[in-house]
Amino acid sequence: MNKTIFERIIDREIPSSIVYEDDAFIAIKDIAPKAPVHLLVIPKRLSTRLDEIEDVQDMGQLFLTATKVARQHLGDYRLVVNVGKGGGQEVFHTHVHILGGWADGAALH
Ligand code: DGP
Repeated sequence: MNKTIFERIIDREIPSSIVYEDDAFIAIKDIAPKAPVHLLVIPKRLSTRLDEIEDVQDMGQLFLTATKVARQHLGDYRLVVNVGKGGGQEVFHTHVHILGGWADGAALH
C-alpha cells in the first residue's frame, strides 16, 4: 500500500519542519499555513480519519498532545480536525490542526 505523505514525513523520506516528536506523535509546521502559526499533530499509528480511532487512550492522547504542543507555541489557539472529503480533509492520515497567532480578535469566525 502506498504510504501517506505524513508516513513519509514520519519516516524522514521527505523533509518537514518538525516542532515536536515522541514515540507516538509528530508535530510539524503546515506547508501551506492558514494562520500565522499553523501546526499539524499527527499520530504515528495510521488511521485514515479521526472517527476511525476507537480507543479512548489513543483519542485522549491525540488531544493531550495537541494541547501540549499548542501551549508550547501559543497562548490562545484553535484546534481543527477535517473529517472526510466533505469535511475538507485532503490527507487521509488523521491529524489535528493547531491554528493561532492572530492579532487580538482577528481570528475568523
Ligand atoms: P487536511 O485538509 O485537514 O487533510 O489538511 C492537510 C494539511 O496538510 C494541509 O493544511 C496542508 C498540509 N500538507 C500537505 N502536504 C504537506 C507536506 O508535504 N508537508 C507539510 N508540512 N504539510 C503538508
